[in-house]
Amino acid sequence: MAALLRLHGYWRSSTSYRVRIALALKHLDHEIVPVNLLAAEQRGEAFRALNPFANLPVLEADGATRAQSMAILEWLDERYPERPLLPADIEARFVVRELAMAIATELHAPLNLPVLQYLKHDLGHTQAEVDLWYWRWLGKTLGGVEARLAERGSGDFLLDAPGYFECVLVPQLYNARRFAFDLSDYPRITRIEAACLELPEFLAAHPDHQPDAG
Ligand SMILES: N[C@@H](CCC(=O)N[C@@H](CS)C(=O)NCC(=O)O)C(=O)O
Repeated sequence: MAALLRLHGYWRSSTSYRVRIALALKHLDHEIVPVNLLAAEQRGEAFRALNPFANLPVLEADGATRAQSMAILEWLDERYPERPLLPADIEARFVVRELAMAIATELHAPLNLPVLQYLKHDLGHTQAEVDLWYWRWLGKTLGGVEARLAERGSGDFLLDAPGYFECVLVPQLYNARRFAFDLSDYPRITRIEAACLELPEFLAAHPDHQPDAG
């Protein structure tokens, strides 16, 4: 019986969605604590006491409050080695991390809500200009991911089963669709997304199925 895991997240937060998928793929029972990003609850004093980065997600586990979604994924895999997210082989692990990190480091940061709000409200850009910003960076990095998948001749998943890469890919595509990004140039990426979204673990983690979904 696993110890209690408590995930502080927001239904539409892609980083919270990453961790929800990981918990589901690893069949780990957990409690969800909704934090309302639109009400800026993550910047309040109570939340900052949990996470000095003042962002989501936070995983409470084994007496510690853990921030930074990629570090959480790695910790979960080390703490609960059954149903691994990362493959055992060092070269396969590199393939997975290369693509997951491209999305996590090149895409999430410039496309995160505070950055988009800064462009619009502080720098005075229109929504159309913000959309162009969003699409530009998304296209650049997804182009690299698609090219890598083509080199490998990937199928329904990057490797044989969904894991670390799919935990990161699927939430980013959920966001891309919210921003009406045209995904027609990325058939390998969208094939993986479609295969994942058929699985009960991904359905359970989907934003629409969260207790705070609005
Ligand atoms: N590098 C962090 C980024 C976390 C992050 O920016 N989360 C977003 C939600 S997807 C957030 O809390 N944004 C609100 C804010 O930064 O004020 C991670 O991977 O956990």
